[in-house]
Amino acid sequence: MRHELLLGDQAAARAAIDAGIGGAFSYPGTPATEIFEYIEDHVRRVGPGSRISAMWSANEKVAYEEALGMSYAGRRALVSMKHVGLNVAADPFMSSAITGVNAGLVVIVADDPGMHSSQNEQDTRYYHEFAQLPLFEPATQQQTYDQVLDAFEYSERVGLPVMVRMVTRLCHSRANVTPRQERDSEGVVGGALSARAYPRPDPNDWVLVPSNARRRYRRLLDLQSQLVRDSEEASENRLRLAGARGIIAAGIAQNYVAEALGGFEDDSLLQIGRYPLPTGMIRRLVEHCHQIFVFEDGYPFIERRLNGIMGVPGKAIRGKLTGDLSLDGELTPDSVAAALGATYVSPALPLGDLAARPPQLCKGCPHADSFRAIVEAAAPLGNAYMFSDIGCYALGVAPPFRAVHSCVDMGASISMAHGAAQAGSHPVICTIGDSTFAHSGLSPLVGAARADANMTVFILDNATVGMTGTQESMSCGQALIDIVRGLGVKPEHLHVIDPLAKHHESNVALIRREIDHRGLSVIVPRRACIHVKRQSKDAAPVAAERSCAGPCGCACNSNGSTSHSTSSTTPAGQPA
Ligand SMILES: Cc1ncc(C[n+]2csc(CCOP(=O)(O)OP(=O)(O)O)c2C)c(N)n1
Ligand code: SF4
Repeated sequence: MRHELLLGDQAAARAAIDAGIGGAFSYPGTPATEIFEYIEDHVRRVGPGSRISAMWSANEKVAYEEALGMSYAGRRALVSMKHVGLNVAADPFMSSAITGVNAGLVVIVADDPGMHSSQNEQDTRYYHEFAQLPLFEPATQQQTYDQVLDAFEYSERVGLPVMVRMVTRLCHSRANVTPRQERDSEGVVGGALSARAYPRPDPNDWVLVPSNARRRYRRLLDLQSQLVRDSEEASENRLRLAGARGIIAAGIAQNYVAEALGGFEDDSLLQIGRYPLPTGMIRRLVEHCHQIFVFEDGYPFIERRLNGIMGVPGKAIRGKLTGDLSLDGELTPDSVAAALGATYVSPALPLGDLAARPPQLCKGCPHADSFRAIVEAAAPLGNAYMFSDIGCYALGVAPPFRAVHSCVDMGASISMAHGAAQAGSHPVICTIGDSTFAHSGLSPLVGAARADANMTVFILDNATVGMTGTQESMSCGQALIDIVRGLGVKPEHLHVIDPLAKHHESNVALIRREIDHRGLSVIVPRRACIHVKRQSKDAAPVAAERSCAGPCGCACNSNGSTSHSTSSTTPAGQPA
């Protein structure tokens, strides 16, 4: 079997293809985007004969439900998202732990410790515990491939969705992976699987009215001891008892420990790659050692469990809670070595010598002309509230615009503006991108239209999901206008403008008129992102091979390289 050089994301995708999935479901979000893009590209290459469906979903909740529906219907399904996407999908996710699944359902969630491209660094392992579902946490690209493949089998064995947690460094770095199937083996395992019967379970299992939900929840609780037993026996969790100093290393932290200690094997070591935590192994390690260091990227999830409220008498548990490691940001070989008192010479480049490059909108970006017009129109009216959202346009926070006063979560601009309008504020302005609008902006606009809220909404239609690398947007062009009208916005207060310098004066005049209108107005500045324009000029490139479509303009492959992808194909330092 030949090696393939794959990103962590691609290794996960390749495993899902080899597992014979019927579909991949996702909404773009760094650092998970390339998982779906690899499968999308595979489907494109296979052509109409492909047995995999791969279409972006409107948001993560929709993606999750589509995947769950496919699993109920007897085909394996993959759903992938960035960490905050699971907040959006949390409702079906939590309930699916109770309904269970039919064909295997694997949920890959990519965390972003250090917030390279995110608004927070929440740790997905808490969701595993919250939903009481099994979770795999690979350390390498090969483990990612193997664990995703195994996760499908395990999902079917226990009848539950199985989670896989990845982190940015793993998603966006490459290593050789040996797949278990020949390249493009779509259907090899899948063919066998479709021969495997997925008899339709009792539909009552899926109907969570209280009488069924109580019964199904009991089943989930009863399964917990088996999940722990499976974790104890799983090859992903490994215990080596040696010296009196103990180390627990979870997921990618295993690499940092290995690098920091350089093959030094006198310590006792517990490698964690699968949850629920193998409590028996942990007990054996703690009994054997006086001092236990815990290394985990993200929150002190394991460390907290070890300590409980009272700590472990006679043992020193050290990690993030004791200040040996920072509570925020990523682990690094340096920080791990420092905590262990090891000598480690970092091969890192002296990046401190580089000048800071604050993120900014690309030259020629349509959002810049939109903000120029909005700011000028609002200026004479005093201190406007300008709610905004997540996308390239969040860069309107910087000078010279300073036109973004909030960026909280996808779709929040419209609801927050409505709240401010209800507080009696004026002018209230909000800016939201076309994809973010499809993701979570529709429902709040229904409420605002119904109330004829005194606010002006700008839906910035640049014909793409710019921030995450120019994926297809679900609501742009005429479709966007039809949707907005359908939601109840009055046609006389719905306008499309062309955000170009030559239309600046007329745009300012129209915007001022609509801000003065005491009721809801929606204005759609419509002009394509310059990278979409460039792509259509260059004719449809194959996703995996095109050069960077992002605003950074670097020469990387758009499916990512470590250096590029930590800032994604997006303006660096922005939620993506
Ligand atoms: C819940 C969630 N899902 C996904 C993302 C990643 N993300 C950030 S902005 C964005 C969409 C941006 O597209 P659009 O609103 O059209 O604005 P543009 O970047 O094109 O200006 C996405 C998918 C996120 N931050 N949060
Ligand atoms: S990628 Fe497109 S939308 Fe984003 S800043 Fe650049 S030109 Fe603007």
